[in-house]
Amino acid sequence: MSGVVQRLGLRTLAQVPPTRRPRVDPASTGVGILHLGIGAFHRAHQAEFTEDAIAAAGGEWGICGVSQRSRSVIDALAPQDGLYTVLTRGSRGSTARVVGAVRELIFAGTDAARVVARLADPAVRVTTLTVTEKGYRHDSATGRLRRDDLGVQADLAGQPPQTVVGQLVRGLQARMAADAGPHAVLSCDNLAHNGATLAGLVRDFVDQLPAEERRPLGDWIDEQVRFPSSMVDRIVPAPTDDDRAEVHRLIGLRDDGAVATESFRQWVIEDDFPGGRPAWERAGALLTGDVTPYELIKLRVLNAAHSTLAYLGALAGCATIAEAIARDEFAAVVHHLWRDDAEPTLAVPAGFDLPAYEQQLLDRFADPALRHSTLQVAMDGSQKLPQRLVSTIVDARRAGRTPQWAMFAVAAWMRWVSTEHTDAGAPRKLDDPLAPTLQRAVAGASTATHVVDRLLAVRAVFGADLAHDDTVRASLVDSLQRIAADGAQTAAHALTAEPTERGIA
Ligand code: CS2
Repeated sequence: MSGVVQRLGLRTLAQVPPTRRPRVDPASTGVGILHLGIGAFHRAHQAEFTEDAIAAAGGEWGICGVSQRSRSVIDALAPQDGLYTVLTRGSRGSTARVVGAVRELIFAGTDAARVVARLADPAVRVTTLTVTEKGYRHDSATGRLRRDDLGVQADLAGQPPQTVVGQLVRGLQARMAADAGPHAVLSCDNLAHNGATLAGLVRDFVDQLPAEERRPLGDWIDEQVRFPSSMVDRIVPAPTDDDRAEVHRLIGLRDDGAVATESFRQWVIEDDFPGGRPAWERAGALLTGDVTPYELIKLRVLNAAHSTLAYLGALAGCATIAEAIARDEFAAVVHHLWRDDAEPTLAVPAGFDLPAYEQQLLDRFADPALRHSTLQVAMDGSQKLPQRLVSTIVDARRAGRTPQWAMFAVAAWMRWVSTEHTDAGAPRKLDDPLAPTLQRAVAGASTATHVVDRLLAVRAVFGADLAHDDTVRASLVDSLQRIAADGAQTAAHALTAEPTERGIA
């Protein structure tokens, strides 16, 4: 035996134990989907659902995956012919499954023209997106495309498109010219009304084009293109060397594209695909007329709790979400956040068991096998807070309530943004596309009141109204003072021990 470790790929696939091989024949699956943002989440979620749908009902729905900013995922997957393993961690150990649905790879950084060409291909009838919140280059308070964004400006000037919206518009323009037929663009990111939001951004971009291009393209998009919404759910931590080593043991081959995840997976999709779609319902997805209630539940319950645990946990020195939820004080904050603040703002679909969903979430958060880092979730807070926590606060205030738990969570974010150290004195790094703005805002702020006022004035996060709400300001100042003085855990303890005695009405 030679000591050379063999790598996963079409040539070596026969060496993988049969039950762990793809459920479709990768070599004979044609491309029907363009996917923008082929990170770990897509590989562990939509790609797996799509392979199951093809296995159940057929169809040429292989995926052409596009990496927007980093070559590394292409470098991992291209030598493996697009194959990679999903390692599912469960209470009874891990299972490995090689997925073969990704059939082509493009690095948009150097090959944007190929992305455009794929969108103009009649065989490609669906584009899906997981580009994270910041990939939309929008102002979350107004929902509009950020015209001050340099990437948007370059794309509007006709450079090979580097922004997601630029790629979509240039691709749809080429599709119109090629008369390649109708198309659906399906956002799979954690934004409220993600389909309508994306449709609005595409329209904003088209509106900036010269008149002779704007009119025909706008009309064609209105007639031929749909932007269904969807809610996606699966916890997928950034893959680690341990995950790759475990995959190596399970499939007998080296796999640089492996991803690890939980066994839970959910996908609710608005059923509006004029050019057809994979039979995702055969893979367990819910196809429905209205995704909104599911989106809002997911954002304001799951993601809101995640962000809350991330900031409180990271401040208190918890490396993972599992460590954070194991602290009674933080679990109690999450409990109140759900019951007192988020739930009254939600319209729960008939048959949806919210208490069971929440119980299941607590178990998912507590899963020690996942090692989901608080820093990963804490990243990009300026892009996440609006739909996770601020929207709950705005709705609650309109209804005359004081959502102190959601405000406590926002105060934890404010602490995270305004301190340079965790409670235990470790340096913290602010990883956020608005970091310069946020750091400028809090520079020299000497009191909690200053910090709160300056951050509340960042409209891209808080909109226009909250800064004028004295109850909101007072509650944030009080919480921020407590977190700064006593640390996140003691502050949470005090708040959860005496929630009614704080005198904030
Ligand atoms: C997390 C999400 O990183 C984050 O901000 O809240 O990625 C979360 O794990 C997924 O939405 C779960 O479906």
